[in-house]
Amino acid sequence: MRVTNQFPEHFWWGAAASAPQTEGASDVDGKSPTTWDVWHEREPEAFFNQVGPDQTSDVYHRYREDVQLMKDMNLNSYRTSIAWARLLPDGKTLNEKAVAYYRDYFQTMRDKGIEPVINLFHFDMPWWMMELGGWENPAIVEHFAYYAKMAFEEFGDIVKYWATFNEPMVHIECGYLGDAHWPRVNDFKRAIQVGYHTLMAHFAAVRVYRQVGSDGKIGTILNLSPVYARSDAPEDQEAQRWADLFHTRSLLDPIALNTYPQELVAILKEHDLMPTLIDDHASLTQEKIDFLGVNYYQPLRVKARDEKALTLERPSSLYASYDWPEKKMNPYRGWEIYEKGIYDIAMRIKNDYGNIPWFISENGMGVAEEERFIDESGIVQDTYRIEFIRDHLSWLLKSIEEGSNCFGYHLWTFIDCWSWLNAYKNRYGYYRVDLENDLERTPKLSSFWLRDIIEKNQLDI
Ligand code: BGP
Repeated sequence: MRVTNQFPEHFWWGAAASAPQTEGASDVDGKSPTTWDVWHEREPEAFFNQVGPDQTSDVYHRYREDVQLMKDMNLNSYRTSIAWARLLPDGKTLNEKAVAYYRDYFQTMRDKGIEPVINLFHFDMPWWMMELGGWENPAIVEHFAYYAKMAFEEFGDIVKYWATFNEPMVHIECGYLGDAHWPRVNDFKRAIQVGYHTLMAHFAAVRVYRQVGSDGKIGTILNLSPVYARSDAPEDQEAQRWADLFHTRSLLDPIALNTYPQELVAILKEHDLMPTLIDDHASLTQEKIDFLGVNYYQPLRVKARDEKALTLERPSSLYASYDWPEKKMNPYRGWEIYEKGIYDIAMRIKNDYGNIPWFISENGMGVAEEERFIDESGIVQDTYRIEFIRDHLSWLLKSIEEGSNCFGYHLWTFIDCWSWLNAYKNRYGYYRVDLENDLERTPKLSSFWLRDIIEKNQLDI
């Protein structure tokens, strides 16, 4: 087992969030609507307690206070995103108020020794782009590259770490194979095309980053779930390979290795699901990232389907999910907790992906009705979160000891944030936000615990 408790020097200790989940001010200072704003206006009952993206922790006005809280906790890095619809409200015209806000926000972090890690897209499609077809329109590749260029030019002197996307698989799956994201389409062929345009937009943004002569680093953030088979039986192993191919390799291989998995191409061809390629496909695919962000929450457990589906309607036509009898659950959110998954991901990156530098860009424990854990002093006694983080960090340390190139750990999230259709249902933060009391921020027990870990750069167990 592990022999060291010490994290590497300059290890990133931080937290992650996004613009649409924290900023609020959704129609202030020239910002145009996103799909979330429009959806909430049309159908508020789709959102938990009808709370929409206009009611977040109001970071747009309170970022200075929040950056001080980061500093109080010893954080040395922080990830958030830029809202495309705020920076370019019509896709072309730069919004000077947005530039001023983001510059001051990022500079405030830098002044306090906190590395800003800035992501370009976290599920928040501008409505003007949605009206043009959103991810289905190949023109989005150029629109996105232009947005990226503007962001790099306006903030590149302050921001040295960029991500093109957060969890692109989520906007693909939830928007085009389900109904949790706009436009709530259910069509595998369209989902594949959307995924393809997303990949091309990623490559185009990386290309622009190199062209503007930046001196920082660029990567992307993927949600990687290790896929475990029910058994060693060949049919379960095959189910595992299919699930891994669609959920992991479909994006990770092109992004990290600049190749497309041939088994995937073959099956897409066989089922007439190949996307229409854009002209620049071959040369764009050569663009390389500098680092990878990995969001890890829970694994995927699969088994063979009883009957093999004759048509490929969605990835899960090729496997069934499997309920592992030994599985440990987060009783407050309903997701599996499997700490060793973080180690398995680390080893996979080391062995199959050239040990590219990477960090945990999200990991965390959502808790519904977390107010039940507030004690007399007003502090959330989140010992379950401390245990969750400690156990994951422990496996992460073991992987680092075995040569993994992991350079940081960001918790989801810093201050409880708004989360899409779930709004404020599940709380994830080191800080609690009180929606009834002027959005007051109160540290939870875990924030004090982590502050000490960061100070020593070492895990006490
Ligand atoms: C991740 C997303 C975050 C956040 C988190 C929590 O996948 O990157 O944006 O929403 O999940 O999700 P939930 O609030 O549904 O528990």
